[in-house]
Amino acid sequence: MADEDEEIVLSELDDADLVQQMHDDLYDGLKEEIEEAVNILLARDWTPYDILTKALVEGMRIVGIDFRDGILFVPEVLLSANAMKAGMFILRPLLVETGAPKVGKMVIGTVKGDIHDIGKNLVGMMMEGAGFEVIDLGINNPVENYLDALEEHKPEILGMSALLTTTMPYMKVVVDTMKEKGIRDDYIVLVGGAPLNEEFSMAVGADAYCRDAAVTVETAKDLIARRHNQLASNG
Ligand code: B1M
Repeated sequence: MADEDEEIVLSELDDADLVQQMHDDLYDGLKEEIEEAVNILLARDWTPYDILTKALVEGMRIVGIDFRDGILFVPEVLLSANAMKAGMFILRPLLVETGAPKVGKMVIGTVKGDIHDIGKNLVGMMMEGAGFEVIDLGINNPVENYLDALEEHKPEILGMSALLTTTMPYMKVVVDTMKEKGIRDDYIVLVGGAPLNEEFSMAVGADAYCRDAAVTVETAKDLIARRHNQLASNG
């Protein structure tokens, strides 16, 4: 019979077992264990990016599969999300820490009707780490929120996130409203979220679809450089 008192000591696990255990702990929504494990991996000289992608994002991917298949339900997934956020909270200052001069500004928010924010937060963190100033509008944003933020902060980039097939069409509402107001071309519009793809991003009139946070950083840098070159050759 298994000894019920037998506790797993995270610090005694090797890296591979610890990462596996983190996937299990994320699945079980064990916030403190996730925090402890993130700190252990940092002490073992793992990069914040590797901890984020290999332990946390991969763990959340597994949660997503069982959520889809009806094995996990909303309350359980909320606990997983909280544990994930606790891990991200530790990593955030390390990812964001950069002496680099600001390379641009981005306003980002999850669209109206949608409360998923882990992916958006991650994108914000990686963009900050790459030297962008990020204005995060949070979740459930109607078009007015985006427009107000564009006017107030004058960013180069507008980023929108949607995780639901029912909310992703709202991105077109935002882009169409920008067109009506004659301001669409003043901004680079980037969109992302698990159900999106390149074709969808073109259909809603965005400049690019960003598969993940790393791609968002590359795309943002690339499109800003192109814009600068264009302005230089026009002027
Ligand atoms: Co929700 N949920 N959820 N959920 N949830 C999904 C999205 C779902 C695919 C699960 C499933 O069935 N397999 C499914 C959507 C199905 C569909 O639309 N076809 C779903 C559903 C159905 C729902 C509810 C309707 C469930 C219900 O109530 N019955 C409900 C909706 C609530 C609402 O929004 N109105 C709901 C609720 C929730 C929770 C609250 C429990 C929780 C969210 C907690 C939170 O975010 N604070 C939750 C979660 C956690 C998920 C899953 C499991 C994980 C999402 C996540 O955080 N992934 C998700 C399953 C899945 O996606 N496979 C699921 C990790 C994150 C790092 O990845 O968000 O993809 P992701 O972000 C990536 C990229 O997409 C990209 O970069 C990020 C980092 O690399 N990216 C961008 C994202 N946004 C970007 C913006 C950019 C650029 C790149 O701008 C430039």
